[in-house]
This record gives sequence, structure tokens and C-alpha cells, in this order.
Amino acid sequence: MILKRTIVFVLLICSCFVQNGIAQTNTSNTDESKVPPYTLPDVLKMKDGREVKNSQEWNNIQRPYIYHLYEENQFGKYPVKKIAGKYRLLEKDEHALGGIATRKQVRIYLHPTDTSVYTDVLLYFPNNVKKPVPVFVGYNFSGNHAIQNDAGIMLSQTWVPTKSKGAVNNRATDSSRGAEASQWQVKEILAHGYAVATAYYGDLEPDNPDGWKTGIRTTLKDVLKIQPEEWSAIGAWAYGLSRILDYFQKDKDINANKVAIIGHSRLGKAALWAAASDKRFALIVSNESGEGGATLSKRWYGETVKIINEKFPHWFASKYKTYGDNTDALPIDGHMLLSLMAPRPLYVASAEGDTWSDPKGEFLSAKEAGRVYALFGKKGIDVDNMPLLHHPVGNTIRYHIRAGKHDVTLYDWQQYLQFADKQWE
Ligand code: GTR
Repeated sequence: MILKRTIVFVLLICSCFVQNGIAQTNTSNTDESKVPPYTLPDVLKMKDGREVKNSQEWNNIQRPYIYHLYEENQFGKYPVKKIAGKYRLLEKDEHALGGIATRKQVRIYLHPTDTSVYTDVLLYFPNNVKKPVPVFVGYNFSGNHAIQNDAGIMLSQTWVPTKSKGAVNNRATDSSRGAEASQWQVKEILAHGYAVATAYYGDLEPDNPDGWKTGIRTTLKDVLKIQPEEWSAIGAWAYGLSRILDYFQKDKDINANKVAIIGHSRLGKAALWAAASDKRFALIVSNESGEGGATLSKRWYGETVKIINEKFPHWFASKYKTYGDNTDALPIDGHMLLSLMAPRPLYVASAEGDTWSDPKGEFLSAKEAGRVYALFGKKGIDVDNMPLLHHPVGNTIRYHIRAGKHDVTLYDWQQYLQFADKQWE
């Protein structure tokens, strides 16, 4: 009798796990009471089972190990080969935006000889501030002309997604100008004494499953000595951000020791991978980067690994797809990606209406990364529960959730700028 009961109990437990497994992978959950238990990999547990004791062990042993796990399982190889950058100032206006800013547009050549491989960077500098200045850099979704209604910005000539505002036959038009202006609070940024720099991520690789054929995974394959399938679209976008940073080091108006990297959503995932790969990014902002970014994949809430891989097969390394049906087997999770930012200032932000990114997962992940920051004597998030809306929490790792939908708003920028002011005062 006891044996029979035990068997029934075990079977019940098993069927429950299987149900959770199936549900987790194929469907998205937005009911907190249905989140099954999950176990995060211990970010401080080393391969040999010992716990990381100090920042030296982190820097020398554990960080390279975790970084490698990310290359292998999620983003693919990151190119190690260095190419000397070549730059061309395409345009400069010292009286931009009614005289408050200097606008520069710079072409960054990514290939040593083929001048058709480039990305164009748009920069605004505050005019009333002594140079060099810190800079906020991030990609835009549909071309530099989209971040500001400024007729002086060159219209992007490359492929843009069909849904981009004003796009005709996947090309931007004049009516695309300023389409993303609310996500780029240019005047606010300049008022804090910072420059802002942006480039179109599609210059590196068009965001579609065939994008790799015309993007840098193909055009740079012989130069970087990496085959297209060895890395990913997010890898290519991340790589491009570092080439922009190379340029900053040559521009005497920029303080290249104070480069803040920002990315929203898929571009937040790219920004995190860029900052994990390149420690020169001094401050990191993840704006609703969600699944495959700041949030926790093992927590069944919002987007899942399976869904993201099916919808965007080009974003990640091929091995990531093997975890769609088994997130338990993933040796990494969002808190480990965030840990790779340590000890640099990190801001993670969510929006209440953006359940797809799992705000609570982003909070828990940011909190957990604090264990690594502690090795450096830095304080992360010192509260246990999700804060109320519009109540940022934390120290060197900061977090907020605001009302509203998946977006970048004035409120978000105000928090990031204040955070940078405080870190860099
Ligand atoms: C969604 C995707 C998210 C996020 C978002 C975006 O469709 O599922 O992971 O990246 O796109 O980039 O806007």
C-alpha cells in the first residue's frame, strides 16, 4: 500500500515537471502564481566546485569561464582579430538644433580595403560645455535620421524593416525622419553635458533571417576569420558597437573613458553582449532587454527561449536553439550576463506593461548580479522585493520599473542621466 502510494506520488511529481516543461517552452506565461520553481546556476561557483573568493579569482578564472559559456551557448564566438579603423568625417554643423549642439556624421570603415563595408555614426555634442565630454552611445532601430527631426541628418540608404515608419520598399524616406525621436531625448542628454552617438544596427547586419548574407558576418568573414554560422546577428551588432568605441578614442571631443552604452529591447541584448565583450564601455544601460538579455530564461514568465529562437532564428548561436525545450540544461542565465558588467555601473530598467520582457525576472537577475559586484566592494540592489513604479532602487546596480508599455521614455532617460551624473561626479 505504502509502495503504491509512493509510486503514485512520484508519477504525479513527474507529470507535473513534464507539464511545466512543455508549458514553459511553447507558451508564454503572465500569471505569477503559475511560475514553477527554478534553479539558477550559482554565478560564484567555479568549474572545480569552489566558490569565488575575491575579485582576482573573478577576473582571472570565473569571468573568462562564464564569458566563454556565453560564446558557446548563446551569442557565438566574438571576433578577436583587430582591424585598424578608418574614419571619414562626412558632415559637421556647429550650429545644429538651433545652435545648442554640434552635429557630426562620421563614416566608420569596417573592412581594411573594401570601402562599401561601413557604418555611419551620428553625434551631437553640447556647445556650451568644455570638451572632451562623456558620451551615451546606442543603436537605433531604423536609421540615424529617425532619432531627431533634423533635416541635416543623412537619410539611411540601407535595408530597413517593412514596419519602419515611412519605409517604402524597405528603404527610408523623408517621412521616416524623427520616427524614434521620443526614444532619444537628445536635448535632455545634451543638457547634462553629455554627447550622444547613434548608428543604425542594420548597417552591421539587416535584422532578418537572411541578413547575414549581406552583413558583416559575410563581408568580414575572411578578415575576422570567423564563419557566419560561428556567431550571430546579436554578435555582429555587438562587434559594431566596439568599432564605434574605437572611433571615440580618436575623437578629441569625446572622453573615451566615460562611454555609456545603452540599448532597448533586442538592442539592449546587443548592448549587454558588447559590454560583456569590451570592458572599455564604462557604464551600461539595459532598457527592457528581456529574454536573452537581462531577464531570467529559467523563470517561466513572458517570452521563452523557444519562442525567441523560432521568431528570430538569426539572433543567437545555433546551440541556443537546443535549449528551447529544456531551459534547465542552460548553464547560464541573465544574472550571469549582468555579472559580466561588474564592477561597472549598470542600470536595468523594466516597464509595467512590458510583461513580455518579464520585469520581475529582470529585477531578480539584477539583484543576483550584485553578488559579483560585492567582490569589488560595490553595492548592487539592497532591497528584497520589486520596487513600486517610479521608485528606482540600488547603487552601482540600479533598477526601476515605470508605468507604460515597452519603450524608452523621457522618464527612463532622466534616471539614466542622473545615474551617470552620480557615477561620474
Ligand atoms: C520582440 C522580441 C523581444 C524584443 C523585442 C524588440 O518581438 O520577442 O525579445 O527583443 O522584439 O526588440 O523590440
